[in-house]
Amino acid sequence: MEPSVDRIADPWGARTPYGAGDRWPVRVDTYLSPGVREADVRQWVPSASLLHSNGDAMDIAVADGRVVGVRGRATDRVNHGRLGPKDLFGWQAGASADRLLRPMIREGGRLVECDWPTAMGRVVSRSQELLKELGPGSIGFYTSGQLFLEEYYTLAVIARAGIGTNHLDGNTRLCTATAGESLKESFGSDGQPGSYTDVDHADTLALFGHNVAETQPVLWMRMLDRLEGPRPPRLLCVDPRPTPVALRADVHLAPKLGTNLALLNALIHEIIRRGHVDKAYVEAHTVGFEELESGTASCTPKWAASICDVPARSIEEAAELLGTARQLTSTVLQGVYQSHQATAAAVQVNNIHLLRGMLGRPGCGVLQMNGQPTAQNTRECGADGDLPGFRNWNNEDHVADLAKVWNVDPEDIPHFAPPTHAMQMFRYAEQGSIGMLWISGTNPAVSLPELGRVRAILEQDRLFTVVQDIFLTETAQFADVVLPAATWGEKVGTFTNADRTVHLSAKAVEPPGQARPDLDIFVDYADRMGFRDKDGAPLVSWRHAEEAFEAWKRCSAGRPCDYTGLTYDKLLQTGGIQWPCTAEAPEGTERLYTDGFPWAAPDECETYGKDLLTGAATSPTSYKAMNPDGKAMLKAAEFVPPHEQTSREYPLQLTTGRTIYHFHTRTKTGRVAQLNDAAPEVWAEVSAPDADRHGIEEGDLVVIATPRGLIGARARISGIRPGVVFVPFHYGYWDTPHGDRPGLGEPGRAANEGTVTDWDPVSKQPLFKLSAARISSVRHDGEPSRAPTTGAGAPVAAAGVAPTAGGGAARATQSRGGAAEEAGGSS
Ligand SMILES: Nc1nc2c(c(=O)[nH]1)N[C@H]1C(S)=C(S)[C@@H](COP(=O)(O)OP(=O)(O)OC[C@H]3O[C@@H](n4cnc5c(=O)[nH]c(N)nc54)[C@H](O)[C@@H]3O)O[C@H]1N2
Ligand SMILES: Nc1nc2c(c(=O)[nH]1)N[C@H]1C(S)=C(S)[C@@H](COP(=O)(O)OP(=O)(O)OC[C@H]3O[C@@H](n4cnc5c(=O)[nH]c(N)nc54)[C@H](O)[C@@H]3O)O[C@H]1N2
Ligand SMILES: [Mo]
Repeated sequence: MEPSVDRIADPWGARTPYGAGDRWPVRVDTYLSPGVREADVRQWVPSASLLHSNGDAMDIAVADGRVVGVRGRATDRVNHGRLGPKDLFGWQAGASADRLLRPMIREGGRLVECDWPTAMGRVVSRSQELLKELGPGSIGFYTSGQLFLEEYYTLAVIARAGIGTNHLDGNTRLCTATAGESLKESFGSDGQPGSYTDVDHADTLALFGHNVAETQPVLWMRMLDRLEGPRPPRLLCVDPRPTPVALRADVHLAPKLGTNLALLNALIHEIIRRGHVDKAYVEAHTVGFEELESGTASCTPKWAASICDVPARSIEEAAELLGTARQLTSTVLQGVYQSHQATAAAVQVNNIHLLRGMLGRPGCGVLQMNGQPTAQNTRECGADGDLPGFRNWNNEDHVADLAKVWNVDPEDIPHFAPPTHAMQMFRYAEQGSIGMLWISGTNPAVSLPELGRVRAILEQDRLFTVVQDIFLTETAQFADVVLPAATWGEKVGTFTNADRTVHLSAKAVEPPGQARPDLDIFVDYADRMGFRDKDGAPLVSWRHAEEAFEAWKRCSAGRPCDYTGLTYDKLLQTGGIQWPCTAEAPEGTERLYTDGFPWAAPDECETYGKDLLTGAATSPTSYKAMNPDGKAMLKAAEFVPPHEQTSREYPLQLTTGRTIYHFHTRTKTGRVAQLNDAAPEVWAEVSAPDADRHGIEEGDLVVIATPRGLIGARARISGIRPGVVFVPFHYGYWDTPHGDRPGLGEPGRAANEGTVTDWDPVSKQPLFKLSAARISSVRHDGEPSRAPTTGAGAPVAAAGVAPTAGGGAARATQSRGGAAEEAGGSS
């Protein structure tokens, strides 16, 4: 293979094909700052990528006390040395000149710098006032999927047992709430059944609303290497855009937005009708088959074709692919999760695997994907709307068990109602019952739906807002107190990827200025608040990350996400290890559910489940009656159309999402030249027929209007499904010339100016992928859009559009592992 390539122009690098059941070959990707050679590197510090959920293992190159590059780790089970473009270049943001260096407080309407005791003093005195005047329910914590396990666990202890509030959730609500919820609904508990190694074995890959090529590029490299090797798998893609996955697919279905469930019901109908059900497996391991069969009896391909607007013939082909697979690996992500009926649809993918008996053996895995790098830990540690260790808030024994771990009274852990979800927390802040909101590691002023409303909530005087970040983000500008955090490479911690692989991320350099690790900030708060357990000892007894990890291990003991067999030393020596990792399984566990569904038992399950249509909770008694022996649950759900329908006024459907070069609200990738130059400004993907109809040419400045707001962007005429417009959600306004939010009636750059305040009734995940919209051209200047040409937004007519490239600055080396290849490591 070529020794070095422009990884902006060629995001996936060279192919290393392999066949079914073989070991994925090693390819080590390295990028070092200009002028730095490997011989100059003083230290290689172990870590993994914090810019997506794949967990690409890498070593951070350090010289002269600075990070000077990264190298993929050849021996790690996740990536076998490979890195994606954001992995290679994204770290440079850490050294940005505009990092937050000191805490800030609001004085006379303006944010001014101060010292730590002053800033923390304000947070503590406000907390104490609110506790005294209004009680624990007046304080809310909104955290992230990008901190470390140790930090979430500490925050969960503080919020649930220290303050005693039910209002703690993560931005994981926007991200992987449906992943967690669909696993709970089908298998009784969160926990990814499959493994990335299933890709090595599968004869069929099915991707539902998942543009893996751009969002977990290293996982796509693994799939591409299988596709180009001997006996390649067949590929099914369900996505309204011509993503790189769709272009490689044997069957590509591009449904109308908001119709995933109709399509999936038809696939299940066909699988049953054609006799592709593994009856012995269904009999032995599941409940609910009759309900699923009758629930999908009328869902013929013809019926779905009229709803989804895809040919019935293609649905039959997809069903044939799924029905004849011998080793099926499926993935599901935001095209399903950020829609109405999200959980109901995600559960149908689990159903397909259960019907076909395809779980718990090589090549047979469901990946209800995560998005953020540490979202799995937010969920495990109970920093989302669940209790730590996947405990059931509605099961007194689970609460008592948790209380024992924390040495508090069970009544001190709020469990009178389900933990509050993020959208509801913002509603409480809007209404005034939440008086303090502590936001850590997330930028809701860009990432929540309906930004006009979000800004109005955050700017209220009566709401005291703490923002803990590494930059002065759009959200930080609304804060009363800003706390400067240390980030990846500047602090120690562990995190877990989408296939349960735990990595340790070590400290490579000192944080800038007075920035402190998030863990230190939370511990400092716990100390100042004087939180105690029931014997008067400090509730948070740990100081350092490793101690926090040991505390978490005790909390995870005996739970599905059991970490008791892991130590920092072991993670340093071995690299990634999959939980559960225990004395009985010291090497970790590759696949769950190899032999039944133990966590679905009524005494064990994380939830008693919900009605998939309404979200209404199932009672413990009904759960016991429905699933007395703890089997996997086949659950049917009837398709209902989305609330927001297209109309004469809003004839198009707006969906939103990602490009390979940017991460979320761009606080990191927008500060990195290679990545930002590849996608410097917002765009809108429009189909050629829609462009014709609305008089739009490539590059025209267009305005997209929804019932909530206006988005301004340059048009990219792409192969997107007619009737659908796509806008990436990465572009806020911190780096606009006036650095300010859009004025009244002025279009903004953020996709969320137009999205709707609405959520899936089961997972409470917002509907970022489903709004009604109209589009009009406001200016034609002959300039093409600068949307990337490498991904789903490639232009239909290449003439006049420069191909996306990074030039010399984006060249990274790729080498065969050599010695590392021989040394092996677990596959
Ligand atoms: N480069 C990059 N990688 C990332 C991130 C990033 O910001 N940038 N973020 C990380 C995070 S947090 C997440 S959650 C993941 C998200 O990863 P993905 O889910 O892969 O990314 P999205 O672009 O949000 O959406 C995926 C696809 O859903 C399709 N889609 C839209 N509407 C529908 C629909 O109604 N039905 C179906 N079937 N498909 C639809 C879109 O066309 C899009 O191609 O990526 C992670 N990785
Ligand atoms: N329209 C639309 N909206 C979406 C989506 C979509 O597809 N479409 N996707 C949704 C999804 S899946 C997600 S995950 C969210 C993401 O939305 P956000 O979480 O708001 O996005 P980020 O930009 O990643 O915000 C993370 C913040 O943490 C800061 N940060 C980074 N490292 C650290 C650290 O170590 N410590 C601290 N304290 N702060 C740190 C960053 O500077 C940044 O401000 O957006 C959601 N919103
Ligand atoms: Mo996400």
